[in-house]
Amino acid sequence: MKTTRSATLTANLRGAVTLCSAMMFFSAGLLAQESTVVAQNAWARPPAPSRDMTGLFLVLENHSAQKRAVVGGSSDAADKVELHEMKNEGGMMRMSPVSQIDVPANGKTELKPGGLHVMLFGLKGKPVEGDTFVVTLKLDI
Ligand SMILES: [Cu+2]
Repeated sequence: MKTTRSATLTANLRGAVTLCSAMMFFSAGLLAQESTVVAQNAWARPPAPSRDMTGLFLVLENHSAQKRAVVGGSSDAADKVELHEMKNEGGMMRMSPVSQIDVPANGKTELKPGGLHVMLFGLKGKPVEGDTFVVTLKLDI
């Protein structure tokens, strides 16, 4: 019989001093229960004035000899968290949900604008530059 375990990663995103008022930058401490996967350099853009969604970008590092994947997420700061990718479809960049984001053994996966990202929908309040929020990412272990 196959046993499935789950682990939760919690990212504490802290506002950092920035000269660019158009973007929010965060430093991230992301801790896994088994500390095999860590996240670095997490940041997000403040949502557009009429929007309640934003993308979260970070680097996932896998310090284990086994392939890992992020399979979902949640946050008290948003109604819904999805894993997304950007794709060029007929000259238009469109984003679509993906079921998981792989992190190779002893490797890393970069989530960045124009590529993979974590999408936050239904943001509570109006986050601004320097704000802090916590996102929990779920691993496939
Ligand atoms: Cu997206």
